[in-house]
Amino acid sequence: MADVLRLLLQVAEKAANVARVCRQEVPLFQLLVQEKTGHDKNKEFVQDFKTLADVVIQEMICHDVGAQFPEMTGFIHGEESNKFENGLGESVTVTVCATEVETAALLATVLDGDKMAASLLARAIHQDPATSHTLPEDLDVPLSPSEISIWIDPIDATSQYIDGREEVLEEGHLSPSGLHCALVLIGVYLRNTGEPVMGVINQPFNYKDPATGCWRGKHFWGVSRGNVKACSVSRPEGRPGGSRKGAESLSVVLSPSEKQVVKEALAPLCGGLDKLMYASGAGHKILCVIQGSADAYVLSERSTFKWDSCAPHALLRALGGGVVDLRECLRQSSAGEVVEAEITYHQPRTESKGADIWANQGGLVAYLNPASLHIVIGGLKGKL
Ligand code: 2IP
Ligand code: CA
Repeated sequence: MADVLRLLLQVAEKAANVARVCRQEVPLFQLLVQEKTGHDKNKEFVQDFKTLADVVIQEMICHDVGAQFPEMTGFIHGEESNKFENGLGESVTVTVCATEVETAALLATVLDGDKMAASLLARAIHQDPATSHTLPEDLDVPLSPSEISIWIDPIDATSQYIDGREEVLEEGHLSPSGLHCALVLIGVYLRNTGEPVMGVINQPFNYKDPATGCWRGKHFWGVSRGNVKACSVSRPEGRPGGSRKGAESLSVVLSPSEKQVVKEALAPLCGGLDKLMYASGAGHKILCVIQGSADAYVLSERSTFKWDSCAPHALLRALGGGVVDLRECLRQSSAGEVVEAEITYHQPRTESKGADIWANQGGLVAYLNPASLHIVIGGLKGKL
């Protein structure tokens, strides 16, 4: 199964390349940042270019994975639906065709005949970028393609991707917003239990070369299956009490829109309200925990989905951490039960509608060290 991981790293790099091309090529960039106002808004062009780019990336991943592992066809899911309606009110199913020319022709039908944009996008989809990932030679992943399913988030933190603010990243330091928050997330889980077992994260905008002005990406991967645990990120050094080495209190990252009651409950654990950290992107916040720039990511709302958390969750499990359902943990803790509520990925909430079917309903806590989770749950108990 190291072959599946290799392929996912490759398709994630291809996806990152499409994301970069959409910002680099002027005709695509103009479509990406266009505000739908006035006349444009009235056109029967239901979805926008940003969604089209996401759909195309998702379809490309489905296509490439299904071609190499036919057992996985039908078990690859993502945030987007590939049904589009064009300016003439026609319904078009966006797929990756056998050739670049055919894909360009199909894309032109949803881009209101914009052939230039359609062929630039098709070229990026059909291009195989040079890949630079190496996996440990002895990496053995005890999984078979017929027992796994995939969640894809083609671009997480789309608002940061569109805004496009450039930041210079420092290792171990959390940068709250900017292009680096946009991530390609591919998570693998077991079909029968929903346990996340493999994850690939690609950060398309990790470093901008000052000489060329071109962006370089960075990738991260992790595998967690039984006793086999491997991750491209090494575990930060010992953290007594669950906090970062040398730090006296816990460091927690939150969504900028987190509730006041949650902030007030966590503040004493973190050394004050002003010590709480905020960052954009659900995947990016879990990556901050993976990389050790935060001890935990706490979210009280049901505003993340299976495709946001599956991939980074697998990396955290590979490192000995996890992602749990916050409300379920609080219930267990109040009932005096063992706190054990790792999020799973296989069961839809049939009582919900639309994307909510796949929401992480009870909010979440992402942690590297179980001690951090217990401190967070202790602090929030009886407060939500
Ligand atoms: C979003 C994105 C947002 C996040 C939200 C996700 O995914 O990661 O940034 O909100 O939960 O669903 P916040 O930044 O407040 O945590 P997408 O960009 O793919 O819609
Ligand atoms: Ca997302």
